[in-house]
Amino acid sequence: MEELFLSRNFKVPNAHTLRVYEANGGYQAMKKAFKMDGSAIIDEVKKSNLRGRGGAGFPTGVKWGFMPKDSDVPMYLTVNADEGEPGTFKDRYCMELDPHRLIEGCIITAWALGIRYGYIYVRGELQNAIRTLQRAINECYEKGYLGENILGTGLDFDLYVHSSAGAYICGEETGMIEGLEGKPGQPRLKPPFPAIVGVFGAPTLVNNVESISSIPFIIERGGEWFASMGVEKNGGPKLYGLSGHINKPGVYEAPSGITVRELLEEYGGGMREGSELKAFIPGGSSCAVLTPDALDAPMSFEGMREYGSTMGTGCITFMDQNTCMVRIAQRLAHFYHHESCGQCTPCREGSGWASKVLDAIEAGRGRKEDLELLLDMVDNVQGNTICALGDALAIPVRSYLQVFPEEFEAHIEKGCCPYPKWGKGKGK
Ligand code: L3W
Ligand code: SF4
Repeated sequence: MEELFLSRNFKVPNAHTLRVYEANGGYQAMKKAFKMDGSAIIDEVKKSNLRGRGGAGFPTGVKWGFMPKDSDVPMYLTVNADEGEPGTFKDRYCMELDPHRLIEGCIITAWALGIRYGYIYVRGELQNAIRTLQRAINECYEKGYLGENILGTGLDFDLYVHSSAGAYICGEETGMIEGLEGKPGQPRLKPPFPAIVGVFGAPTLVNNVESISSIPFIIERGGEWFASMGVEKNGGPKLYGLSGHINKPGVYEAPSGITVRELLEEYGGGMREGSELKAFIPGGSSCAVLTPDALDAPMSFEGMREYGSTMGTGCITFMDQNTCMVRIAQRLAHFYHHESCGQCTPCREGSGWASKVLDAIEAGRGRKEDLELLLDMVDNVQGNTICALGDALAIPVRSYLQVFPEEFEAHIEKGCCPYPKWGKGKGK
């Protein structure tokens, strides 16, 4: 992309300070927004086709429209910065390298919707992001950009950084809300959605870091411009995190709807020498795995669905010919079992059983009937749980079984993992 937006400050020295951020045009969008009506701002966000950048891709403008117009109680903004999806690492760049853009987005959001308090709920491991955000917030209070009667507009808005305790499930929006209330991060049944009953029972907007960091650009250049930087129903420049067996792993900015092939070849520098692409996960470990014949899939929610997966967070993991797909499925099942909060029987027990069966197959102790058993187990988990973690276990495990059945069969027939690098079993 010729002109950068979300990542334009990533390489600017000291862009995390208010001085440098403002010297590069920062907080102009906020000042422009203060001259606009809240409803006009919501219209621009609707026109922009911004889709939630946390993985679900819910239209941001529609979500904003769910917030009550006249609430009897103070409303909340919660920025979900509990970035914990395996393979996803883009939001930490926004927080560590360009924190003021996120804060500017929060202030515009508060103005548009009449929100009184904001929390940025940051994954506990990201201490650098927490410190950087707190320093940036302190600067804003000193400058009068946060607090009471901001710049004489009548807007009262306080913003806090809150550290999570480092559990994946606290990134599920209602788990996060429980966490903010000081309780264990156990998801709530929805509905009611947070826009109606959220933090402390009050209407609460939950948006991802990258989503809110996009808001200043939508105000600066307009919703239609943002939509034009993408494809139908998927607007805007987007951050893509590329990782795995590629030459140049990292976070790159590109338009929505770019193909996986373009991202791999033009941004990620192609596969490493000696590596041939075997499979990729398009948007975090909860997505179905895809093979090289899906390289021309566009990074849009509708486009990726046609290939049988989802765009998720837009952070792609590329895997080469030496990657054991049983081992990947086993690692994921371990992860989701470990992170299950334990409230729902299908998720708690299903993830544990799937993990044990995959352990056995990977170690060469699997039985032929285990493949049917695994599929049956994940079918019983998906759609039968309070939150999306159950699906996040079921969807990838099923996809590895369906896309690479021969690898599972080879483990069972040979009685060991055929991949020497990771193989532990020596045979039955
Ligand atoms: C009001 C309605 N609000 C939906 C809101 C809802 C939420 C948003 C999307 O899961 C996915 C998950 C991961 N009135 C509403 C409404 N909303 N209908 O819209 O909701 P939903 O349920 O589709 O998704 P979710 O529960 O937010 C997120 C997938 O993303 N993922 C990434 C996960 C990443 C992390 C991380 O890094 N921490 O967890 C990757 O694929 O599997 O399916 O706000 O309230 N009628
Ligand atoms: Fe907890 Fe799993 Fe149920 Fe989600 S699906 S509420 S993580 S037990």
